[in-house]
Amino acid sequence: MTGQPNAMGGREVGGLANQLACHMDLDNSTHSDLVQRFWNSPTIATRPGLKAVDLFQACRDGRIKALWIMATNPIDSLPNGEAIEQALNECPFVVVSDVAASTDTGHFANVLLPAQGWGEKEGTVTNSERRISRQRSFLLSPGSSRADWWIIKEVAARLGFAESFNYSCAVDIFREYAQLSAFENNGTRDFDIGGLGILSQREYASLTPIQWPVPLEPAEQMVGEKRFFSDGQFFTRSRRANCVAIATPAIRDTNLMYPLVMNSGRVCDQWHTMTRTGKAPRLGSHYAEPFAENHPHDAAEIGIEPASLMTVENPNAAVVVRALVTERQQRGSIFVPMHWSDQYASSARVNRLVSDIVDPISGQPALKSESVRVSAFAANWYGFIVSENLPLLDSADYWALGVTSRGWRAELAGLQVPLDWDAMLNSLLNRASNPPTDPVQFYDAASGSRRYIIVEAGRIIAMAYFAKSPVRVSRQWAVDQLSLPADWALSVIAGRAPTDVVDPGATICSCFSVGRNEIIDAIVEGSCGSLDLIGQRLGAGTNCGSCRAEISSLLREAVYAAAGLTRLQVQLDISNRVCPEP
Ligand SMILES: Nc1nc2c(c(=O)[nH]1)N[C@H]1C(S)=C(S)[C@@H](COP(=O)(O)OP(=O)(O)OC[C@H]3O[C@@H](n4cnc5c(=O)[nH]c(N)nc54)[C@H](O)[C@@H]3O)O[C@H]1N2
Ligand SMILES: Nc1nc2c(c(=O)[nH]1)N[C@H]1C(S)=C(S)[C@@H](COP(=O)(O)OP(=O)(O)OC[C@H]3O[C@@H](n4cnc5c(=O)[nH]c(N)nc54)[C@H](O)[C@@H]3O)O[C@H]1N2
Ligand SMILES: [Mo]
Repeated sequence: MTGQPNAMGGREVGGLANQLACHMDLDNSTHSDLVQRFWNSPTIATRPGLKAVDLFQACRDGRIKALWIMATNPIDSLPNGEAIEQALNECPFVVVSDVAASTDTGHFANVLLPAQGWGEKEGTVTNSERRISRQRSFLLSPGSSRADWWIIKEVAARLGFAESFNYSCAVDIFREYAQLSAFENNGTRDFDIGGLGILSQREYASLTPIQWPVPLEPAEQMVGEKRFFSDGQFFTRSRRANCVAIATPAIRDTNLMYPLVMNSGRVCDQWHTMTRTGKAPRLGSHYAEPFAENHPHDAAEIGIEPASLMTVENPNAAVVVRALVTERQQRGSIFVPMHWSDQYASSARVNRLVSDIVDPISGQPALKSESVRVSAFAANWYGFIVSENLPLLDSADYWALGVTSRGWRAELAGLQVPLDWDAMLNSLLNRASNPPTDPVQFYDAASGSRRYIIVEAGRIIAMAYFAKSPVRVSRQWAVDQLSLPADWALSVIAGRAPTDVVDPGATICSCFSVGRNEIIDAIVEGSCGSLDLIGQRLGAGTNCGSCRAEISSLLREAVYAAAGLTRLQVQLDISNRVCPEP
């Protein structure tokens, strides 16, 4: 168990390899002694286990023969992705517990255990301000999925530890955990929720969010203590803060072959490896495919056109992503999101490029400073398809898949121009076995643009757009036309809304589904010159707020554009979404 799904589970419940439960230390004999006695266990670990990166090294070395991966997706999220694949191939027995049937890690499992997800089970969650909240199930759990604790308990029973894992519901576990936090504590350890160790099932069911510490007998200074350490006292042996002096490691390869620094991280719309957020059409409508942000000067120097495809490579691997050319990227660096897995793109797993150099103390890998070089991906054709049925994308050298409310969308590109476009179309749309229907077609020899609308039983069931350069189609508008009556097909061929129909453009504000064109209209025609005015008019940016930076940059660019600065006009078209609009 690693990562955000188990951040507090790791730190407080004891799921980390280098510490005991309830903030207790492995190298503190008082702590290990009391945990051992509390658990009435014949043994207790005396030294730290393997941290994530080392653990997979140990699999590769054959030191680990059985591995159970729960609530994390290491094939995508750990550095040196190829080595992680190798580790899981080498490991004789791999179990994966996940809420998603199909993940990049699950692919390597000998046994796949279906776990209940967040809204399907009972328990508690703790946030970073130490507030414990009850998690109540509000959805029926699908198929044979079970809570992770139940799965662990049942496996323990099969291994002969039924008595020690004798829990019948989540509250049994919570009470034990709360009691351990208080066991021989007497104010020596920060984490004390002994007051919750006596909750009845009914009290647990109606528990309202509560900030720890919650000792059984509240000491004066503990009551209502919202902020820790304000008295300069820490929960260390000396009561003083432990500062660790570090030497700056030489992470960057000075090799001029790989002159750019690759930074990686998140975009607001997706969560980590997208096993859940990838299923939400609205979240995918902002950035629908993997990309790299490049500074305009770097891109021009290297010959990377906005919205074209680019290869990012180093000796570890290569990935192909969309080029997003924007001044918000600093020169000499590129930024690639960590989200796109093999489930959603042909080759975009950023951690295949990242080396597994770790900090010697924390084990944290250097995920934000990989040395890479970039080049244009020599695509000979580009495509965009929308389809009610899951497309089959293998025949394209580059693809990125997304869900829409009525089906799927995909960006495509290929190195060789297909000999037979009809065959290509049928293979992409997985129509080989269907009786052929004549699509509504459009072909322009001069531009190489080919467009197909496929109609069945009077409805548009798929559309495909191909061209020699990145396809100029209003993506969100096209997506919204799927399943509409066939008499609409001619307009859909155009790939953009008729002039009397509003085209919202790519979604900028996911919370209120506000598109880029709507925001530009509000700025230019509605005289909304500030974030606040745009918020009042459209709602955009007024909920989670994570699109406010992007709205601000639209505001700035609109001002320049109004002043007739054409370079910025181009920026206005390109920089805020990955693919161009007509
Ligand atoms: N290059 C690069 N790599 C990074 C980072 C970066 O910035 N750059 N960030 C790093 C950081 S900070 C983190 S936290 C990690 C995150 O990396 P991961 O933890 O690997 O990412 P998630 O996608 O959150 O994986 C959680 C998995 O658990 C499943 N899951 C969800 N709920 C449950 C449940 O209740 N039970 C079970 N059994 N499974 C469940 C999900 O479907 C998913 O497959 O990535 C790290 N990797
Ligand atoms: N939407 C969404 N929210 C999330 C998550 C998610 O997956 N999706 N994941 C959650 C998790 S587990 C975590 S850990 C957090 C992570 O939250 P953050 O740490 O805020 O997110 P990151 O995108 O990883 O990148 C952090 C920023 O650090 C910058 N940076 C990189 N190198 C350096 C450097 O050397 N110095 C400085 N000063 N800055 C640098 C990057 O450019 C980036 O802007 O987000 C949490 N929230
Ligand atoms: Mo994280």
